[in-house]
This record gives sequence, structure tokens and C-alpha cells, in this order.
Amino acid sequence: MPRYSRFSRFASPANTSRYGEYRVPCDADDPHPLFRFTGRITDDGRSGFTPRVGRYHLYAGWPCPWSQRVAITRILAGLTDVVTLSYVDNERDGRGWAFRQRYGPDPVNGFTLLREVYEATEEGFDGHVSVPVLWDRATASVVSNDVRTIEIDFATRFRHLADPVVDVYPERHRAEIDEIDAWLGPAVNDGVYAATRPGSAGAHARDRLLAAFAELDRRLAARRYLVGSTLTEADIRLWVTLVRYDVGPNAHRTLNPGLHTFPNLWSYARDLYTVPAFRETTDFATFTVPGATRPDWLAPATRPPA
Ligand SMILES: N[C@@H](CCC(=O)N[C@@H](CS)C(=O)NCC(=O)O)C(=O)O
Repeated sequence: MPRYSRFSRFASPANTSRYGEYRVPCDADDPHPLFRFTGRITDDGRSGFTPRVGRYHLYAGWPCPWSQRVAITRILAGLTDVVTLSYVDNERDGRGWAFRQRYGPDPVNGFTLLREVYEATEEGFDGHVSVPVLWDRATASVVSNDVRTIEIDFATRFRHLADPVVDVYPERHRAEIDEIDAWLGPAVNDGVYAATRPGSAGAHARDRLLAAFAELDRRLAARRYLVGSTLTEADIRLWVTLVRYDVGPNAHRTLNPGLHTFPNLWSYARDLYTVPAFRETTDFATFTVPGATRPDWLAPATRPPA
């Protein structure tokens, strides 16, 4: 366990018998969207948030697929020295995400609970305390906790300050990337969790998920990436669900016999796992359910040329 200064502040251990389980606030009369903050970074600053080195900090969670999307985009957009990042502890009780010794204190505000980041932005905040959340040091407030816009701003707004590994949201492919997201988001990213629910709704979600996997398997038979000839946001958004599939939602093979039953999709997933940004932001231990068998992600993958 790394050593911290005695001034480092940490939340007490997660304790659900004392604080209960974390509950997503769902007050029907609440006018706010679940992910309430949707600030954008704009070149001319009319949004109040301009791109600047060291101005922004991303709070993320290792188990969280949405956090991993933004963490991968941050690396591929060349922002590791431009936007700082830290991780909340994997465990949480009714107090929500917290900072503990496992990954270290909150390096920006010294808070012990992520809730404090939201409360610092909106007094009496009673909404959903979620990761990932983008913090602005200049205004001491949350910019956004809406994944889609955070990752697009990371991919597009810092070009003059960074040297991207690859342009993951290229102008010429944006329409197709967004089109795929409109389909993949509900059917796969959210669908994989809906598919684990009992009853007809779960069964319907499961059929839609497996139909999507079959369509993707066909699409990836002849092409290396989902859109164009390079890695894009479309691949990142899909991959974070695939890497969790057989050790999470499908851990007991209740959805299907495994991702390997879609050979092109499975080799595509393994191929992307060889990319440092994907591998370095993956910690299987944080999202593998007890008793799950992890498929061999290191098995060599044969892919069509880009
Ligand atoms: N903000 C995302 C979703 C983020 C999300 O759902 N995060 C989860 C973790 S994966 C979260 O923080 N949930 C609160 C909790 O479980 O304590 C979006 O725009 O769709």
C-alpha cells in the first residue's frame, strides 16, 4: 500500500450496514436529467470553459465502463499531460463513491467523498453522484458528468495543446460514429445490463444484444475497425462493454455461451486489448464477479488489414 502524508484525508471504510447501499436518486418530480452537468469546453470560451493545460481533472472509477471510455480517449487524444485523472475507491456504500488508501486521496480538492465535488458545484446537491465527472480547477466546479460530451471534447478541443496518438473523432466519420452510437448505446452498452433482468423485458434485451453482436461480427469479418480504417470513438464505446461481458453480465453464461461464439468480434476485442490505452485502463479484478472464468485475452488475434 503506497504511503501518504499524514495530512491525506480518506473516507472511512465502506460500510453498508451503517450507511446502506448507494441508491440512484429517482424522484419522479425531479426536473433534472440523471447526469445533470453537461458543460462543454469551447475554443472561444463562450461556455465558460476554455481548453488549457492543467485546468481540468477527471474523477474516474476502475470498474466503470463509462469511466474507461473517457480514460482511453484521454490517452489516445494525447491528454495525459493536459488533463489530470484520479480514481475513486472501487467500493461504496450509501455515501456514494469515496477516496481511500487503495488509489489515494483526492489530489485536487482533498475531499473524502465524491459527493463533495457535486456539492461544491451546486449547494444542497441531491442528484446522482456518478463517475466519470470532469472538474474545473479555474471555477472550482463540475464541467460535466455526461460521458458522450466529455469524450468528444477530449477528442476535439485540445488539438492545439496535445499530440494525439490517433484522431478518434475524425470530422469525416462523425455522422457514422454518432449513428452507430445511437444503435449500440441502447442495444449493447445499456442493453447488456438490461439483458440480465428477469422476465420478458430481460429476454427482449437479450435477443437485441445477441442480434447486435451478430451484426457486429458480420461487420468486423472484413474490416479491422467499426468505422473507417482507424480506431475511433465507436470502437472505444463498444470495447468497454465487450471486455466486461464474460466476467460480468455473462459470467455464468446466462446470456450466451460466451463472446467467443462471435469469432470476428472476439478477435477484434483481443486485437484492441493489445493497444496500450485499452490495456493500461483495464483492471479485470475490479469488474470480475466471484466465480467468473476470464477468457484468454492474450491469445493472438488475426484481423483483416485496416
Ligand atoms: N454518465 C454516464 C454514466 C455514468 C455511470 O452510470 N456511472 C456509474 C458507474 S459505471 C456510477 O457512477 N453510478 C453511481 C454509483 O454506482 O455509485 C452517462 O453519461 O451515461
